[in-house]
Amino acid sequence: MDAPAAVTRTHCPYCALQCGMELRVDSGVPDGADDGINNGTTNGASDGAGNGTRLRVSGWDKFPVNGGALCQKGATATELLAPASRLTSPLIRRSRDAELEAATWDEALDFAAARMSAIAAGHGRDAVGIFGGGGLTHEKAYSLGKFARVVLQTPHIDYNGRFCMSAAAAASQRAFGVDRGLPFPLADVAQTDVILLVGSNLADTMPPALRYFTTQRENGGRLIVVDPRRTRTAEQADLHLQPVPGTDAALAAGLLHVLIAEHLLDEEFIAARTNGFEEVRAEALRWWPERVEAVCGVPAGDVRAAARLFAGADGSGKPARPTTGMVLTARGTEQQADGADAVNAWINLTLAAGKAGRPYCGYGAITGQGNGQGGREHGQKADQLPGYRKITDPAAREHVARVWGVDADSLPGPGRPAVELLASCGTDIRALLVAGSNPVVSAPDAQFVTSRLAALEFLAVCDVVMSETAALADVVFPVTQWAEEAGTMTNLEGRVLLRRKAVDPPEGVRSDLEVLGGLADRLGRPGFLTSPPEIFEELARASAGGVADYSGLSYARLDAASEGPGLHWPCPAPNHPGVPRMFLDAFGTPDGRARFVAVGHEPAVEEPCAEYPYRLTTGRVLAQYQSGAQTRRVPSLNAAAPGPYVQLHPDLAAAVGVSEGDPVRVTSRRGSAVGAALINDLIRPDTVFMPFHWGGAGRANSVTRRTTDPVSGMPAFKTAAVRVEVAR
Ligand SMILES: Nc1nc2c(c(=O)[nH]1)N[C@H]1C(S)=C(S)[C@@H](COP(=O)(O)OP(=O)(O)OC[C@H]3O[C@@H](n4cnc5c(=O)[nH]c(N)nc54)[C@H](O)[C@@H]3O)O[C@H]1N2
Ligand SMILES: Nc1nc2c(c(=O)[nH]1)N[C@H]1C(S)=C(S)[C@@H](COP(=O)(O)OP(=O)(O)OC[C@H]3O[C@@H](n4cnc5c(=O)[nH]c(N)nc54)[C@H](O)[C@@H]3O)O[C@H]1N2
Ligand SMILES: [Mo]
Repeated sequence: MDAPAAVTRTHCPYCALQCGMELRVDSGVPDGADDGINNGTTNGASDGAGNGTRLRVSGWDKFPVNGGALCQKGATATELLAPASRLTSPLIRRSRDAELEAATWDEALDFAAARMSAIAAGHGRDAVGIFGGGGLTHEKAYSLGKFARVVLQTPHIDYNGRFCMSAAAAASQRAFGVDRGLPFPLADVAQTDVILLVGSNLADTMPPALRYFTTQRENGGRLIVVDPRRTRTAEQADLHLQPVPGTDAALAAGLLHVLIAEHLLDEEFIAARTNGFEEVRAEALRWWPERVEAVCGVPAGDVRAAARLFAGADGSGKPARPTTGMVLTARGTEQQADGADAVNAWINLTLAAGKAGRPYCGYGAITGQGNGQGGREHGQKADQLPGYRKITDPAAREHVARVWGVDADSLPGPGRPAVELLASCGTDIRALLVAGSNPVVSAPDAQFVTSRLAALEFLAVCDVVMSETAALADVVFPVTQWAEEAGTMTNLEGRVLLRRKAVDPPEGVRSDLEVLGGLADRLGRPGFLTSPPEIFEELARASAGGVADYSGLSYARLDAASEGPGLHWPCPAPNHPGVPRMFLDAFGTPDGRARFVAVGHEPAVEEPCAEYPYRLTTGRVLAQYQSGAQTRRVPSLNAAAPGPYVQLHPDLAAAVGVSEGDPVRVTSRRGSAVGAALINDLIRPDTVFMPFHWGGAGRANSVTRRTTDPVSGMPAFKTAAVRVEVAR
């Protein structure tokens, strides 16, 4: 029998659910002693995590969000702790055409610091930038922001969260004065009468969350899904609307039109709790269902049915039943050239129906990355200081500068959003440090982005694996990841979590925090904090008084709260219980009222034409994660999702002469990508879909465009005009 294994309760390295998991370290178990259980996985004995240990993962039953459930990615996550798939030595490229070669930590840190200071001295501090990630812990994201402002003294820091939920964040701020992805616990979903789920395929992207939607329907609730594809999520719906990609704002206005025309507005709520409806009403009157059908391709009858269902009406002309309802959005509606406006159009609908500001009601955005929520709160964003404060706000600058022990005047102003930051690499930005992102695969118009990274004078990358972006770097720092370090995260519900360390990292690997500390020492700012609890304590103080106030939180409190209802920010005092449900009494605006935002319907900017007659939309598959840097290194995930594909309708396949499995080339004005044909009628005939998880010839982002939403900086990942043909 195995000796009793030590158990560590921690959280998954992947998405924003942050499923609780238990890791058991079994020492000295012989290789191949796997129990064959699907939810358990093992590392190879001698090349396993740390010092010849094996790690077994299972769901953590008492953590409420996933209640013990894990998806295939989470269940295999420990495979990536093995040194065999890892970077375990710093690497240096000593001259432009040299290969990367192993170096000591001192050499790599000396080299990087010398290059960064030479570039800052020669071209100004603004010539150095940072690109971070929404998967990083609070301690890392906060430290990157502080490092940029205090050590490098550059305004140029932004991160991949700009690609993720930024449009919904901007829309929520406009409407509610606060952006907390879900302003209620995920479990509330199960108690809600009607849910409108827009541009989310959570059956594949957050499988353990699906159970709340299943329970909702078992409780008699109804689900409406809006997606151009009939996904596994759309299969669950009572009503599925399949719009032309990029037309969500018009569709939302159409639903609102029906509420107005059929007297289904909640006039009392509008009068008591909101501002600005009149302008929105005038705009919605221009979107009668038949016009919506012409623009969005959704039958007018379905537009009416969806609006009635959402309002709690049966179409008989009788007043609506008093029902609860939620609108939830994800990347389908947000990653658009009008992403923020489209989200505000959905929020307008939510407010007009009175489905906000009370229990089991509200608008929520389904955050994506592990710390997607927290990663946008504490200063990793170009325009932001910790506590979700504006870097342009003099009071915020004073407060944070005091915590950092610097003069407020020394803090730079706002930098550029991610797409602009990457585009200015090789011109005014000459050195870049990347941590927690793989933009060579995941950034829009990736060919262009790759050329900008190649034009830098100096690129440093911190990663756990040799990503496509790390392969371009002049210095690569091999870093620790989730189970190898302590850290905190905030999940999609604003629940702040403690990730506990389960194993020692492989030899030769250091934390991102130690990389920043080592660079700070060499750049003349010794004493940069590297211990996660100390950094969290400072972050909590820096956030005090901000919108995302963490000042009442500590490692000890988070540790103690980990199996209960949890601690949701804001939490401004050590005895404050946190706020699981926001907006019950007042919204986060100065007058406490929610704001209707008048938005038009902007067409997709790049409309199909004779040369590029179809639309491409992009997204995810269950068994791969993001740029694939992690999941493409796990054999069982590759077996489940082996490579890029192009999903197309049988009519479109026939029109372009493509058969199942053929290599299909999808070409836009930027470039092309090839994937195997997957032909089915689950997608609109005018639209093709590609997942974006692969680099090389199958890279969907060779085709996507750099156009961004002017409000949020979100790229339009989900619509491009393309040509489709068999690849010869
Ligand atoms: N397996 C897996 N899970 C993940 C991730 C992963 O990479 N893999 N990534 C995580 C992250 S960071 C994120 S952000 C989330 C993303 O989670 P989701 O938003 O659920 O994922 P996507 O597949 O990008 O997009 C969702 C759906 O939007 C639809 N869509 C496309 N165009 C439109 C449109 O114009 N309007 C509407 N209404 N819908 C449209 C697509 O068909 C797709 O089914 O997933 C998280 N979870
Ligand atoms: N076409 C298209 N493109 C998209 C999207 C889409 O829907 N369509 N979605 C966009 C969205 S929502 C997102 S979130 C982005 C994500 O795209 P990326 O920003 O590329 O995200 P990941 O692939 O998760 O990259 C994270 C990197 O960090 C590394 N890493 C993991 N843990 C750590 C750590 O602790 N420290 C450090 N330094 N590194 C670590 C991983 O190995 C990996 O290389 O992609 C965007 N791109
Ligand atoms: Mo994301």
